[in-house]
Amino acid sequence: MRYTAVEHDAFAADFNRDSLVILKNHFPREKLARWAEAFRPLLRAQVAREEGLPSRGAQRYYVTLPFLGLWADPGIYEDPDVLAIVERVAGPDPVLCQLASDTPLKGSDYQDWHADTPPLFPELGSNDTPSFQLAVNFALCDVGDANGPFETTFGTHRMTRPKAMSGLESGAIAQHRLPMAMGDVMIRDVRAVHRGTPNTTDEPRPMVVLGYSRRWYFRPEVNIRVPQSTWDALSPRGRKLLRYNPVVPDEQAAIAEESYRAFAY
Ligand SMILES: O=C(O)CCC(=O)C(=O)O
Repeated sequence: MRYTAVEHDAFAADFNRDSLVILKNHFPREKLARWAEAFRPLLRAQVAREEGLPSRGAQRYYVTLPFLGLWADPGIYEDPDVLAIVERVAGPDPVLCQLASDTPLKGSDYQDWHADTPPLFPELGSNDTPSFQLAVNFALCDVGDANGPFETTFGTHRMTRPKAMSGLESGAIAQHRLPMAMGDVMIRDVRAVHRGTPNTTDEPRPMVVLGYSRRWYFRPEVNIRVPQSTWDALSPRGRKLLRYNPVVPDEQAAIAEESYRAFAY
């Protein structure tokens, strides 16, 4: 644990105000460099599978990571500082429901501004509830202006979409471009209005996404297929985090096709 309980409280307060916090230099770069190497063949396979029609916009690929080997790393998904902040903003006993990646390549474009989920109770005409779905993001390379930095807005996680969009249009709500070093970890409320930007370089820009849900929230569009041998080796904390995911025979761990296609609200 790098931070104290008082610091976790401060991160949680910033998160609740802004919609996100970034833990600088949090995950070891050497580990992420190994992930980057292991990611290359997965990306190649996904590009081939989607044959020029990627689901996230031009030259932008969503790839689920198999919960096996180096990807099933409790040093990442059980990180105590990340979980301490997740629990402060989304309540105790969160569920880990997603391990995947977003990768713009050269030729990618600005996405439309979007949130990743609709309000919890749209019929109220309000989005002003505590957080229920978080994304934990970290890149497998350094991200700067040239290779597709994430752009977002602060405070819009508790606003309706029309209010967020009119604020963006009038300039009352600022756009924040977030360069991230490899090793920085962003924890964000997926309701905040954000977008991917173009990667103008020849190198892919993979951004890992771990999804954590409030303990009663179920997202049918994603899951983690937990191979039986991985499940057998999980810590008690790991079993609790992964409790609503399917445990499958090892040979069925790979997914045949991405099913998470409706991603923008
Ligand atoms: O990869 C990014 O920078 C953002 C991607 C994104 O927001 C999405 O595809 O929903």
